[in-house]
Amino acid sequence: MNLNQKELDVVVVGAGFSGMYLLHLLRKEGYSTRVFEKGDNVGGTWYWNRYPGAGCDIETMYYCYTFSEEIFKEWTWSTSFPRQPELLKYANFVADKLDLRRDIQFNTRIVSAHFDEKINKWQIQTDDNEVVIAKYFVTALGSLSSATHMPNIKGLKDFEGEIYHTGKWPHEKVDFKGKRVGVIGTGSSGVQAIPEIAKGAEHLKVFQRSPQWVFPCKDEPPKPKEVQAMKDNFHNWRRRMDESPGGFLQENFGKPYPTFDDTREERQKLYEKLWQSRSATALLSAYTDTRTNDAANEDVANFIRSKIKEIVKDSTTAEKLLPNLLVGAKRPIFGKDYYETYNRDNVSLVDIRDTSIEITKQGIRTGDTEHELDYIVFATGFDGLTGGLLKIDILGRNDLTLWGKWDGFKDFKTNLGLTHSGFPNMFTIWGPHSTAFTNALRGLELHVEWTFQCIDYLQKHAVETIEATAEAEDEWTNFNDAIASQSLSNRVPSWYHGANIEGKPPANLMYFGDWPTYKAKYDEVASKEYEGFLMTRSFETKLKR
Ligand code: NA7
Repeated sequence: MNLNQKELDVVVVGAGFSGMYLLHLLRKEGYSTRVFEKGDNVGGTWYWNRYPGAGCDIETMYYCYTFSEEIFKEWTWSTSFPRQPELLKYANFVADKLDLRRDIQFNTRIVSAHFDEKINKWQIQTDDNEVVIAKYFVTALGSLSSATHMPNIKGLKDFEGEIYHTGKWPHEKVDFKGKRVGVIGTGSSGVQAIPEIAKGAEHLKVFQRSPQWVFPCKDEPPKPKEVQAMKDNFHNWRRRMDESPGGFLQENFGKPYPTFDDTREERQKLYEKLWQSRSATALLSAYTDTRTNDAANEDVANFIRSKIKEIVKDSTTAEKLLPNLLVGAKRPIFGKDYYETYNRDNVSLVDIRDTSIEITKQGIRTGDTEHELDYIVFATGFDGLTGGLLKIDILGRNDLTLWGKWDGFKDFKTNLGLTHSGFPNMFTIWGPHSTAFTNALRGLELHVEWTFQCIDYLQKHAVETIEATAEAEDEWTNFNDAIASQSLSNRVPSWYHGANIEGKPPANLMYFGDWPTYKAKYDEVASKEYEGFLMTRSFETKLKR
């Protein structure tokens, strides 16, 4: 494709795993497609999140593309939970293999996308003022990394040292040697970064607002026999992933009955075994009711609390690290030597739950205490799921904005998380209403394949526009909300509901159910030739093939 071409079949925003795969599918079928990417290379989440310790929290045997047997067989991960450099290398390997870069315009941000009702096409503008016209507008922004969250803490502009955000880490190595470092935030990013920063810094102070459950995971090189067996049985293995509750295969060491059917000794023995397993998140399925019965949940919570007290030598620090949360309500956090890091002489924990916090010229003031710092690292997360979308000036029919359509989140709706009534021929891959507890790569493959098949169907049937009906949106949103109301996650505010962003009205932005049900819904809509959508046809439309 010619990068100067101004009219295209499809414009895709973002060259992470979703955008890369969609480009491959569309181009293979002859659709003129250009991907616009803000960064200077592929990789999305793994391009931006370069902070020390960044890595995947799903075993990478499952966190990889499964659409191509050839790609799957050619790549072997070095360890069970690889870090960002290896994940980025994988993205680059796929981009090379499929020769994707020639259709990706790097260093280019999309600032606006307006649907032109006169021609039924999108007018898309870049930050270089280039305007491209496309029949289809697809966002592939990822659920998190496109909009980092920098909290508005008093005095932020006054700090004379250096400020970093884990989600926008510099490409050059940040040298912590001899530096006094403060980290704000103890979610997944903070928990991964803290042990690594502690190894280099003169002193590290962790500013913790809410302690969370951190599940140890073990890096182990994959067993060659297991890897070979997976490669030899690729199709069977992919099918089994699709039948599993989370889209990945995790050995289930839990018991097929409720918690209190076992004695206290039996429960402790099981919990200990799961804590020592490759991923202690296995504790979340210790018993059939661990995630549904409050007393069962508290039982496993007490076990983890006892582990924290056992590991962390200073009892005051250990107390501060004890969460008072339902286990498994927030996205589980994987840690490597997280609690152990607090035994280092150069690390201290500052509890900011009940203290005012302010940034000063020299560091951070909590209450009356001044903490002098050279660097402050914000591990404060993202304006997830909708933040990236709302940063683009998107106008649908009658100049409708997403913010307006959602009535400022008071009436948050999507159809399949992918389409939005009032916004014809627009697809939002892995955006709102994507799945909370599924292997993200398998999940985004589904969104990409569904979008591609839909576009291909429309082109082959001379359809000019497709748009979700308001009824279909209501149905999908009610379905998501009903599942959410049964979920532990609904009882604890988090980025899943936009609750981490000051001023963002909470809404249910996720699907909290299981993977096979989610996938079946998408398959059903496609098999019924896009039930729940309005289509307009133009008999003049020629297939661009
Ligand atoms: P998270 O999970 O949103 O964590 C953000 C952390 O930052 C969390 O500990 C927050 O405390 C803390 N935070 C946020 N704002 C503030 C302010 N103003 N003051 C102090 N502390 C603050 O983001 P991550 O990047 O760690 O992980 C996001 C996802 O990436 C994760 O779920 C995985 O899916 C991968 P809080 O808990 O709100 O009290």
